[in-house]
Amino acid sequence: MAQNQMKKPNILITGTPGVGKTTTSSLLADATQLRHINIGELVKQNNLYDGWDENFHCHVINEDLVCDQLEDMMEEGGNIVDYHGCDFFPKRWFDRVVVLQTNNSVLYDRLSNRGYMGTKLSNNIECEIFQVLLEEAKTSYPEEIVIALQSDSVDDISRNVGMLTDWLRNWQPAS
Ligand code: DAT
Repeated sequence: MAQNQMKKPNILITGTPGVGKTTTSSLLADATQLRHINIGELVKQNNLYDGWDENFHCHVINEDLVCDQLEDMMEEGGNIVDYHGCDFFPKRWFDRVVVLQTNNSVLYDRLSNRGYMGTKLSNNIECEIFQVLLEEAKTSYPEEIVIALQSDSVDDISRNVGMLTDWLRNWQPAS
């Protein structure tokens, strides 16, 4: 295949709400010209949910509809998928799975600033303490494609975006 026809990789950026997935994905998309797909926005724009969860104050997404909606774009390659879950996407879609992690007290402040409180706030902090997303990523994808990156500070964001940009530039599809 000619160089310019090479399929670009797909990256999944995951982690607890508030760790910096959207900020990191958006900067990475600017740096690489890859397509940033924010699953929360995609669900809202295309009504890909089954209802509203009163306990967690969030939409219950329909995972099958989300995967159907994404299939063609993922097949094409060159996507940065941003979501706080990762176990329902087909394993074959991703070349890299990045789990962002944040210090608990930093995350507490970010989520409080976002208006989270009560159970929603404490559940998300527990999710981060118990590394739920890292475990989910490790059980859902091959170990060698999963990386955990710290996302406490603005410097961390710059370093993570720089590192992922380098990885994308050097990426070669498996023959
Ligand atoms: P997510 O998409 O994981 O929910 P976000 O990108 O929306 O997170 O970020 C939540 C808030 O925290 C937003 O105001 C930006 C800020 N933030 C995220 N990562 C950060 C970091 N590493 N350093 C400083 N601020 C950060």
